[in-house]
Amino acid sequence: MDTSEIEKQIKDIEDEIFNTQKNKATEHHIGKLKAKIARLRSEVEKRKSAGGKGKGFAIKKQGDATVALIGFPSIGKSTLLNKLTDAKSRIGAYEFTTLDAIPGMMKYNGANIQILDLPGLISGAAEGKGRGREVLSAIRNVDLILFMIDAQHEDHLNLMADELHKAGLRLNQKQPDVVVKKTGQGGISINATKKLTHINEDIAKSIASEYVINADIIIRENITEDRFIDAFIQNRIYVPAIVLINKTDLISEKKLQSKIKHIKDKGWIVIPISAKDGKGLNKLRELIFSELSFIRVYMKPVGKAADMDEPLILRKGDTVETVCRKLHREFQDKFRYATVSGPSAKHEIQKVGLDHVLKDEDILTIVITR
Ligand SMILES: Nc1nc2c(ncn2[C@@H]2O[C@H](COP(=O)(O)OP(=O)(O)OP(=O)(O)O)[C@@H](O)[C@H]2O)c(=O)[nH]1
Ligand SMILES: [Mg+2]
Repeated sequence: MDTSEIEKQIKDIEDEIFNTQKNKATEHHIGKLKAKIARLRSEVEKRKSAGGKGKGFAIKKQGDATVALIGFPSIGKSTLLNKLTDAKSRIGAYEFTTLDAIPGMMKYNGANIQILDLPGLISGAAEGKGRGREVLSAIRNVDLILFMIDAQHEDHLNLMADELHKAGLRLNQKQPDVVVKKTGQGGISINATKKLTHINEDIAKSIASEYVINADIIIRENITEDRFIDAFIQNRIYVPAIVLINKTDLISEKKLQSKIKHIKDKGWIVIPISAKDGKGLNKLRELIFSELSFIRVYMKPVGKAADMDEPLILRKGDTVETVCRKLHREFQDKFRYATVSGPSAKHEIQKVGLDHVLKDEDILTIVITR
């Protein structure tokens, strides 16, 4: 089947869902159809990205973390990048001024934070409109997304969130807590360790049957249908995002406050700014820093005192291996063991391996073969 046939199939199933009465008797069937759509979409995604090799932006990740600026054309992304970093991205009063990914570096609290200015996103981006596919693929390996909307166009938020969702990005969500253990026989068994109030085991089974034939599945959260489907799809990306309301100089304080409240009520973290006037930028820097959950690790060379002045900036969840990669190839290739003292150590000085997860203010020594 070629891609357009799959797309046609997706459309047919979508129509079927649309035309099916939603009630207890059909929820089963609808769950299965949704799972099928998700499977077909990820197939299309896979083929398109395989076909489009080399077409993406050539951006080298640099610094301690990478943050992407995303938003509709002409809302002020480049203006903001130029204010926050040393970059000079072209600014224009017309749409699609930026046609490439422009990186800039923001220094804050000792951390180097790379910020990517990207071409404006438009509705239909997930299907490839504009430079949609490239933009969406560029943000697949960033650490934080800054979602920029125009104070006068709050509706952009849902439209953009929709595009990102279609492209497989899941904002401000944890990975679904589901364990799928494939087995050789016996069909599908579902076990839930939490009470399920959104789906029942039958629906779960029929969704799962789209992806596996024999498997023991353990569901460890009160999962929704959509998240359960996501659990079976490999290319989902879970990334934090915050909303920036820009051009606040153009609306009244009262209107702004009601917009902020409205967006907050939907569960977003939101910050009002004026990129042009530089308003709110200090708070924004602070917020970016805290959202990236940095940790500081002090390096102690073998037989010497630890360098307590210049910590290595890492991120929550980073391991000894991350440190080795950051420092020098040699540390990875010739790694013997490491010792750590501080918050992540079980005793005063703990001997650890590459997979040891570090904590803020750890002191680390890496021992390599000579
Ligand atoms: N009033 C006001 N205008 C702004 C603000 N920020 C940016 N602008 C203006 O909005 C227009 C577009 O700005 P850009 O920074 O080029 O927007 P962009 O999002 O990078 O646009 P594309 O690259 O086309 O996607 C320019 O005329 C800016 O001067 C702001 O905070 N307030
Ligand atoms: Mg721009």
